Amino acid sequence: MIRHLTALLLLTHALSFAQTPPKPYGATPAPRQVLWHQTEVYGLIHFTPTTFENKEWGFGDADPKSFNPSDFNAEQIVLAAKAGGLKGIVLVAKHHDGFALWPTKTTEYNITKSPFRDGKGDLVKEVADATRKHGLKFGVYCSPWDRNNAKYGTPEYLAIYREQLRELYTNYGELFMSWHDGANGGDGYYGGAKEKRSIDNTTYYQWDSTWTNLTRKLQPNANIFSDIGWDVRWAGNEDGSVNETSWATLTPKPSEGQNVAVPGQANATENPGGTRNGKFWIPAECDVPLRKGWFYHPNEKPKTPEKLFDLYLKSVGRGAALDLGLAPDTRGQLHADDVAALKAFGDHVSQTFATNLVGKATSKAVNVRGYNSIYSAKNILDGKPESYWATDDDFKTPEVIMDLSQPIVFDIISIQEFIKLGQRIEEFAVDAWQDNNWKEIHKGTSVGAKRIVKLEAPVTTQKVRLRITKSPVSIAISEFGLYKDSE
Ligand code: FUL
Repeated sequence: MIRHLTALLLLTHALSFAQTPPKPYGATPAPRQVLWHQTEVYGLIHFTPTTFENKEWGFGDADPKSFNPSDFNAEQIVLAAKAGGLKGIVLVAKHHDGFALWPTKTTEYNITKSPFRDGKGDLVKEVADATRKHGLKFGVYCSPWDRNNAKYGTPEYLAIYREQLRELYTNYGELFMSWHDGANGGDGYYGGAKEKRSIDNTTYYQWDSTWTNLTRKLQPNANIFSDIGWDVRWAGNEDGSVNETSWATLTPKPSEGQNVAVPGQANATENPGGTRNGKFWIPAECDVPLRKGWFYHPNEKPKTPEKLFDLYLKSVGRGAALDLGLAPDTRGQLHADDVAALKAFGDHVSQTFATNLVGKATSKAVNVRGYNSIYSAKNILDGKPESYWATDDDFKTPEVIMDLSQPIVFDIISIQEFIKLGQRIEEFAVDAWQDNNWKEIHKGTSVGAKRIVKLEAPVTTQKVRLRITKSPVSIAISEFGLYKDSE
């Protein structure tokens, strides 16, 4: 009896040990960030009186009556975005020109003073409704720098700005992002003063208390974007890419000569690559306009679908997100060229990644955590991000062989870590079985949420090997895929 009991206890112990997931490594994403990672590509709409002035930065003095789109259509914009594969929209509810696109009580300089919908319109609501109707997420950007407001630069303006955020946070449903840029201070209209106003952006906006007391309280699921996070960091450029090696973690550091890291004063050289073993999970967003400028200018053209696909590989394919600037024209719609470019880009991505060519392979891994099928290497081929292949704690550089019944031709490799357990892998390699030998076809670094590699030339093989070549801890990989660029 005693012996049986001991055996039972031992077995239970062994089973429970085998089922213990790997310990998280370093900083890990909050649930809101895990959802943000899944968004991958989204859009940033700029559409204010500045559009009608054909400028990039409105001075803040445009007549509100100039905001008079001939045929504003939020659904046209959202459907074009959706065809492009965009899964969310961030609307610039107020840009530097200070014009509020919603009937705010905080300033007269708002949409009710324009002819739009006879002064009864709410463009934020129209865009929010259209995004939700078509299954996209919605977020807002409310510029702290306000070139119209007479109070800008004084402490009273902070209360106004916070009230604007409060209105946006309470009247438009759940937001997936609260976007904050770092451009602030300079010349402007400022209620007619027409002067230069500079503020100390290390103290003036008091971001910590705004984000703690407003954003986190009223929109706990909104990802705060700025130069320093808290949830998503600026990529450090507006080209649409991060470094080839880019970590999802960051220890925000001030820029040279400064002593505080705040939006507008961040270490832009650090942002494209992040900080390996950084203090916080703050992945990068690559914001880049679809055209040259953020606002619509008749003489500019959208980027080609090929260029957009390349940016996708250099952003989403490096564990970041791609935020494409969408610029409605003076009708209040995206130009036909933009619609076509988005559609071609969206088709390119969805066709390329439609079928995982290695999805039906049998897999053989050197190690599976606790011999437990929960952590089987098969999980990396099941298309389910929640399951993952994990190894025992001392197996830090394992490999897995995937064998197919017939040869495949691919030129794209995709790997995803199970990021809820942190960013673990530092280096990996992929080999193809050719002429009775393993031939290394790619060597890479950071993986994180997703690493997509486009090979120089297509590879034909029936057997592929993934090797993790450097990792401080055991690994947790949720997906591995091989694809053929549909170009
Ligand atoms: C920047 C702004 O200065 C640009 O006008 C644009 O809105 C871009 C997305 O963010 O900080």
